[in-house]
Amino acid sequence: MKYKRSTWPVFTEIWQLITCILKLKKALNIAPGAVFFKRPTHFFFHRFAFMPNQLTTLPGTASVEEVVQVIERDGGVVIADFLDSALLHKLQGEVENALTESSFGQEDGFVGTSTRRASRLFARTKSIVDVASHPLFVGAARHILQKPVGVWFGEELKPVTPMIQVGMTQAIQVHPGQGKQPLHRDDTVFLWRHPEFGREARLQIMVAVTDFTEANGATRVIPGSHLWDDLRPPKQSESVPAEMRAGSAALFVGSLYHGAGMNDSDAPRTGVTMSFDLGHLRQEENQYLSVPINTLKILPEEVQRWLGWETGETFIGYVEKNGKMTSPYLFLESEDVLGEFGWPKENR
Ligand SMILES: O=C(O)CCC(=O)C(=O)O
Ligand SMILES: [Fe+2]
Repeated sequence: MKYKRSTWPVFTEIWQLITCILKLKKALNIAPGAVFFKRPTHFFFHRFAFMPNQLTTLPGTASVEEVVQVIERDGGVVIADFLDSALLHKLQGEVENALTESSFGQEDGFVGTSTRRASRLFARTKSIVDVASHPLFVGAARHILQKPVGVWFGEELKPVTPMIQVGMTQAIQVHPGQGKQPLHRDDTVFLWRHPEFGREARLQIMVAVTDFTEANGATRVIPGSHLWDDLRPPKQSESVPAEMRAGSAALFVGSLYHGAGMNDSDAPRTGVTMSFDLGHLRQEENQYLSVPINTLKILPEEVQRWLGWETGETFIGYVEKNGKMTSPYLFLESEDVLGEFGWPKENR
């Protein structure tokens, strides 16, 4: 005799599970996957994590701790009124000037043929210094990136704290008619692996220079996707627009899937993006060639170091002088920085 099991109890169980999940999702509105933040176990658990369906917006008066808490949970956060109106105005003018020097992109995929990009922002704008030095951006970057690692020097276990550096700067103007950019992780520049590398390499900022709306191509993000492993593909249907007023900013980690939205409006959407990265990785945008030394010399000391003129605790990036591995920062006071290293004037 064939045994035939009734399917009814199975349906009831599935239904109970679904309603339970929906209730939990509503009650928590968080990504429980965050509990397993950056541990190998999230490889398994992220598939069952409940993702928030938009980025949280915090006021500009929020603390660094609040900002970091939301970023670690969701992968990103919007900070309303990140810049005051005077600074926004200045940034708008400077960015518009820089963008007029660029033509549209030549490639239809990532770069976009109706998108204008202008980099080298530390050489071309003054306001990028204020963006980089904003206490919430640099504070969150330090918190997220400067987690010490233990290394052995002989039998002594020494904690080493990574430096942070500026990795890239770019004004991005998405014009009407531009389609969606493929969703991607910005830490792809370092071929970062998830979850194997077990930490973040980058904190990115996108400052809204114009309003960012779904219609004009606001950056689309998949909240919670910073917890995904590298096997899971991002889908546009899972993404939501990071809508914000001009002067606000979205902060997100390098592992968060995101991409520019489609501009279906009749005016360009303009944003300024830059990253703080782990200081021992290669800079995405070559800052040594992008910022002329005479411009660099008049920037604040901390900014000079962020632009790569620093060695940190492990000597990375040193220059040799009198047999000593020296921080290049120490030569910036010199009248003739390149001359210090024997570059003949006639070859420059
Ligand atoms: O313009 C945007 O909204 C995002 C651009 C972006 O993610 C990129 O070019 O890497
Ligand atoms: Fe990106």
